[in-house]
Amino acid sequence: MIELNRDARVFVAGHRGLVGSAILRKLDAEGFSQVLTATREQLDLRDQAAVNYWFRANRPEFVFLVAGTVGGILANSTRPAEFIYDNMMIHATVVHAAHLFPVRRLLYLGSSCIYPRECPQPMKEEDLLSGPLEQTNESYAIAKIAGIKLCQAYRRQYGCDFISAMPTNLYGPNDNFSLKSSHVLPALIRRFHDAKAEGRDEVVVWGTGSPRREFLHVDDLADACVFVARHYDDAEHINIGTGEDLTIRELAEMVRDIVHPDAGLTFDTSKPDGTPRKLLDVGRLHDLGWRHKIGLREGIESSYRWFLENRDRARGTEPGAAA
Ligand code: GFB
Repeated sequence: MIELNRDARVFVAGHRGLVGSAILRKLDAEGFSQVLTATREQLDLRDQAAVNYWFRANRPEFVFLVAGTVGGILANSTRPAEFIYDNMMIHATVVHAAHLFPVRRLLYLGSSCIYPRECPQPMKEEDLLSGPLEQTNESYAIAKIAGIKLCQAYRRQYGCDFISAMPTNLYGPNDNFSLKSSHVLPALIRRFHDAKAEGRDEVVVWGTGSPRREFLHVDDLADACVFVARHYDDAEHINIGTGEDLTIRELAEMVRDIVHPDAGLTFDTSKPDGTPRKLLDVGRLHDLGWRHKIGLREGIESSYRWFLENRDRARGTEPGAAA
């Protein structure tokens, strides 16, 4: 077990995002007193010299590397250059600085899109690079796979204690609710909410509704990240998920029942379905002793409450945001 206790100097790289803000809440709840953060304006994580300078000045002992340029299927398929450049640079500079100014441990977070499009389900850690990737997010997936390989290479050559974890699709407070760049679950919450507010009873869902997806609440993920940082000690990445999935149609019906029960669904098949299925095998995580706690319906209800309470400042809903 790794001693990650409350007086450790912990850097959360990407603290303003969906995952980073959940990790801040988790560390705060556990009484951590030296949590280090830097906004994009204070520190461009793509700039190696700036990141080195920051590490030299702040000397973090633990790093949660959860920063990145992220988005849903449409954002990924229309902005491949941003997704591959930003994410490769962010992972490379932070991992390298964590070696130059030695940290006790670094946990890097990837994504379940790293697995092959036709990967046998549920997807096991050893299935990585066993087949072609899904086209809609290949750039992002390559960058995330490079992050895993970076951690393994620094571990092998320099003995760095760098580990990586692959979470499934995430949702929860502080999500991106824009209709163009967001992931499916917050997009559906926003769409049903706007339809109800505007008196419309038809809601468009992208694709055919037949792809299957697994969803983990981001507070569960933050709990898993701290657990893995304390208990996991292997070069190979570890999957983090619920081990349960459903179709996009079933998800849309669940969101509808919670937000706008009278609405009908219309499927826009001009939009891409993406990967048919990407259910994670979470056997290794369960064997380590961690399981998720927040069920999907309960999680959607609490996420919708958060959206209603933070409507005026939720990311992606600012006036003129991509609607
Ligand atoms: O969440 P999503 O954008 O990302 O799409 P992926 C999941 C499925 O939901 C696709 C459908 O089949 C979409 O066609 N969908 C239905 C919608 N309505 C909507 C909608 O209004 N918005 C969106 N976004 N989708 C992502 C990767 O793949 O998974 C990321 O692109 C990341 O890089 C993330 O890895 C975890 O699950 O298809």
